[in-house]
Amino acid sequence: MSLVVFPFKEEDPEVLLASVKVALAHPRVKEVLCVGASEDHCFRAVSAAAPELTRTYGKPVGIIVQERIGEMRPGKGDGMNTGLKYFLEETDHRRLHFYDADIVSFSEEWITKAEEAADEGYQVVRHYFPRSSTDAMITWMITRTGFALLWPRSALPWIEQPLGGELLLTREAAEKLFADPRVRRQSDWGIDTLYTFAMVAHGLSIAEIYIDAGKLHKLYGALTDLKTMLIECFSAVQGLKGEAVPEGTMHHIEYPGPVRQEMKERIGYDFERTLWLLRENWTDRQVELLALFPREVREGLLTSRQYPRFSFMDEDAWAEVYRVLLAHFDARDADWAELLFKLWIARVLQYTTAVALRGYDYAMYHLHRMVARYVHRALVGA
Ligand SMILES: Nc1nc2c(ncn2[C@@H]2O[C@H](COP(=O)(O)OP(=O)(O)O)[C@@H](O)[C@H]2O)c(=O)[nH]1
Ligand SMILES: [Mg+2]
Repeated sequence: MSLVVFPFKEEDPEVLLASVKVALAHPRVKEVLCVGASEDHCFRAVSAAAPELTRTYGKPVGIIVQERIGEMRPGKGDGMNTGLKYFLEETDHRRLHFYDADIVSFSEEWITKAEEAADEGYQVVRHYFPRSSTDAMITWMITRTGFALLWPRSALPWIEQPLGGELLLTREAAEKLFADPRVRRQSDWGIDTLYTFAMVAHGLSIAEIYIDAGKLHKLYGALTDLKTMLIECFSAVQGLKGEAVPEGTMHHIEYPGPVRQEMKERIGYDFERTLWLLRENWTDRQVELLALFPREVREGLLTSRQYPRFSFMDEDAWAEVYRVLLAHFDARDADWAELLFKLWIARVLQYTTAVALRGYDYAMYHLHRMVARYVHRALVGA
């Protein structure tokens, strides 16, 4: 009845194979497909193991290299879209699940809960997880902020983890997504934004299910590792800014459970290493571009060349910055990319010291309220 797809790039094959086995053991799963970015070491290891797994479980385990489907940097988007295309063109399964390949906490429950929500009639099911208050800084500051400012009446701002790669699509949902040229084009990290956007834009019904065990996966150190992801995720939102999205689509969010102390205490990134990023890689052109931004932002960031400053980048300043970025940002321009990175770093540092420091519950409540305030600002002005 269902196909499970794992897009992967240079992952630990042991982690991926463990998840593949979990999927194969599930009664609802009839086939598993791993879509690699290239024939890397992980690809070779999974290829070697696949025939034996197919025999043991009596279900096909495929492994393919992603096709070139999109127009941006060839990345996760081509991987997911290759899985989507395979599902539609090579199988007649009713449902498609996507899961990241680096998850060490994957279990049967993830598949079961998604299937149960689909049984209830939802066309899309999205998994969401407890996250630390300093994790998900692209999600909060880029994606949810952008969704709130641009489509305040839609379901988009309220989607818990719009960049999550764990989801179920019914066949009709998969057809809608793959038929949308905006989705097919997005070959890079922007794919999660586009899938989320397209679900709402096409009026699909969405259930968000809560996975209490959490998504334990590879983490980043300094925020530098996230630079490409940041730029591609912002560009994805920016590229959609003129698009229309319906209001009042069906969207249900399962109420989250209590968050474990360990998660509440987790620190999402290396604060000290990140501070330095504000001082690095300045060019004259970046200084010029700062003229487009409000005075406090311009002056604050310029001071950061000598000494890290970020307290100016509060929620309101960020809304103004975001609007300037929507109007002027150019992802092909390295100085714009670096400037976006620094502005976002300042935002993350400000949030960390002014909000996250006050404690987990305060921070998570604040972030949700922040989205609501951005929605309000977009609807009634502020
Ligand atoms: N097929 C494919 N998968 C990719 C590519 N880039 C990343 N992935 C996979 O996409 C998933 C999410 O990537 P990850 O680095 O864990 O991102 P994060 O969880 O958002 O930090 C993982 O399974 C990656 O292996 C790519 O270029 N092609
Ligand atoms: Mg990951």
